[in-house]
Order: sequence, then structure tokens, then C-alpha cells
Amino acid sequence: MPRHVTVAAAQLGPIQKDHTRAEVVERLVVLLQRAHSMGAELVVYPELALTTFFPRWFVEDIREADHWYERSMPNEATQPLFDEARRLGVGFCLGYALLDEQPDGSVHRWNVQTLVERDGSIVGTYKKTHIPGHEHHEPDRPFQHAERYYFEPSPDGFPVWRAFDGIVGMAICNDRRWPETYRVMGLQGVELVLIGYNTPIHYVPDPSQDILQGFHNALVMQAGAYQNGTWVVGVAKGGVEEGVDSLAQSMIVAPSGQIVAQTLTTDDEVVVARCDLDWCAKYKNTLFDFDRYRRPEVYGPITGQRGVALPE
Ligand code: CDT
Repeated sequence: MPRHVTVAAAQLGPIQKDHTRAEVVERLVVLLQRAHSMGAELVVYPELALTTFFPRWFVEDIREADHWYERSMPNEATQPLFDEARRLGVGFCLGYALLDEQPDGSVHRWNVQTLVERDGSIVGTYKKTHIPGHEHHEPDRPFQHAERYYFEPSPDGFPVWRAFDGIVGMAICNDRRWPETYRVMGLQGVELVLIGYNTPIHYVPDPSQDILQGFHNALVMQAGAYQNGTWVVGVAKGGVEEGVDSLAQSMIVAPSGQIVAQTLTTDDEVVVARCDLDWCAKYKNTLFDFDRYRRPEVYGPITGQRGVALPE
């Protein structure tokens, strides 16, 4: 039986600070319905798809930011999305901030994506691994990117799940820039990688990269797809949010590395692609036949060290 899954990249335009969860969920439902009418079986939303990108502001007491986090999923605010998706028989992947309160009283703040199957069952929740930006207030910046204050890095790595008739993995925004992200999933046979992102056009530490944001976005996802023989779906929250312009250019990339669908606007927009999961094998069994051609015995530094070790 050939395995195809029609996937939608459900890009969001900006979510401003005063937009309520109810307003945002209404937009998500509209995108879901549009995607369904285009034949989608799986709808992928951006990173932090329920709120504005709140790490752009610093608060001295982190508990003042707790209202940006979800405490459970689904919850009262997102139930309409879960209900409509199940009614339509469409799965989805949703990014949001999670406040994880443990029975022992410890609190964890994660940046996560939850994958939901067509029958409404939760497949899994992925926690962001590579947390970019800064830990402390940097008042000289035009806007903050304090993700390292608001989120812990996940200790879990990159699990994959059997879902949607294939092998599915997830990554979140900055994760997509790191080859290890795709390779760890590639080593588990991943066929579909779902990635939400919020990427400000202005990169404060080195503005010479601003003009290259679109190029770098495509570069890393196309390389990740090709080098691991997998589909990659990258979905933006784009446009000008609270004065900060963010990259859109959501895309669906084939295992060949080719872009098969891409958004044209910086607003709410859906693009779909019919993903042939068996296409992955063309790459996994030939040029990137890992078992035949990889040389893990000489890749020690990849997992043995974090930073650069210069030669003598
Ligand atoms: N959300 C996220 O991870 N954004 C980063 C911005 C660059 S680091 C300040 C990204 O990699 O796109």
C-alpha cells in the first residue's frame, strides 16, 4: 500500500499582546477548516501558536509571565480546536508554552509542540532542545529574545513516533538550524519532521544576517530533509508582531531537498502538499544508506564535546 499523507503548513500572521486565547483559537480553527477543504490530514501550526512571542519582554519576577503558559493540553481554551479537528478527522501539531508543575512542587517551563492524531488522541509532546537568545535582561536591545530565561532546554532529545502511517518527529524553531536535530531523528528512520518557528528578521548580535533570514531558513530545512531522506514541514508565525518583524516563508520540503509548497504572505495562510512517505526510501536506501556509509567511529567529537577544541 503506498503511503501518502496530505500535510498543511498553517502559517499564522502576528498575534498581538492583547489578543485573547479565544480569538487565537478561532483563527486556528479557520485555518484547520481551510486546510481540510484542501485535503489536509495533518495541520502544522507555528511555535508558540497560542500567544504573542512573549520572550521579547523581560519581567523581573518570572511568575508574572505565567499567564502566557498552558498548564494542560487540551484545556478549556483549546478544546474547540481539538473538537473541530476530531470532527473533521484531521490531525494537528500545535506549539505552545507549557508550565509543568510536578507533584513534588517543582516547576518546569517548556517550549513545546503536541502532535494529535486524526482520531483526537495525543501522539506525543516534544520539548524544545536548543534554546537561543539570552538569560538576563539586556536593556540596550531594541527588543528582548529572553528564551533562555523563560524556557529550560529539554533533556529528552529527539524522539520519533509512529503516526500518520509513517515515522514522525518534531523540532522547534532554533532546533532547525542544527544538523544534529535531523540526524538524531534520521537515525530513528524519521519520514516527516514538523517544525514551528518565530524568527525575527533583525538578528541583534549580528545585523548582517538580517537580509539572509529567508535564505538560512530554507538552507537548513532543505539540507536536513535531503541529508536524512525525510519530509520537513516548517511553519512560521510571521509579520509584524508588537513592532517586531518576523520571517514568514513557511514551507514543505521533500526528501530530495526540493521545496514543494511555500507561503506567499506574512499573514494567516495555508499551503498543502501530498507527501509520499515512500519517497524517503529513495534517499535512505541509496546515497544516505546510513548503515552502509556512515562512519560513527570517527564522529566522536559530535557527542563528546560541546564547544570547539582548537588544534595545538
Ligand atoms: N524562536 C526561535 O528560536 N528563534 C530564533 C531566533 C534567533 S536567536 C535570537 C531562531 O533560530 O529562529
